[in-house]
Amino acid sequence: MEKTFIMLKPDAVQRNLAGEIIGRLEKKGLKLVAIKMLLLSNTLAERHYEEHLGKSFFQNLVGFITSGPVIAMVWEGENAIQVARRMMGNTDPQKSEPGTIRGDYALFTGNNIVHGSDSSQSAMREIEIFFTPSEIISYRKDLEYWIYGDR
Ligand code: D4T
Repeated sequence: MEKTFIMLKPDAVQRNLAGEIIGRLEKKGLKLVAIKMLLLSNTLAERHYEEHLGKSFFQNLVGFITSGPVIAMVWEGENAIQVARRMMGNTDPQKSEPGTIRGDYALFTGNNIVHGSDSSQSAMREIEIFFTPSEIISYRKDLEYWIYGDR
């Protein structure tokens, strides 16, 4: 089963959108398997965003993501990475479709309220940065027995 790392950025927490975003992912049928609120240090933020090191927006990105509490989560489900990315919408909220999370609740790329892994490689890397294996809970929901049987 695929796992993806989703992070509610400081603007989602400040704007009281955490429940709304978590609710959308839950209602879609993705399964929450780990969650914590934390204040990112510069070191952790730079590690998370290392692929953007040297880009013009890097300092702003790190400054913003460390500006207040974030909510880090792992969600599980079939095709979870792509499903969550489609629900989040385009990185630039002015281009995200209405009905997507960014399309409905954000206006600026630098404050686009949610992060989601973009590949299985980045999901594994990001999950490892934020969670120990024992913090990720393995459990089944009744519906899964109907979909997958006992396997
Ligand atoms: P994240 O990583 O936050 O889920 O965003 P995306 O995967 O959708 O987009 P990204 O990696 O290209 O950008 C990471 C992060 O940087 C901010 N950003 C991005 C920015 O402030 N200015 C920019 O020009 C770009 C491209 C927004 C998201």
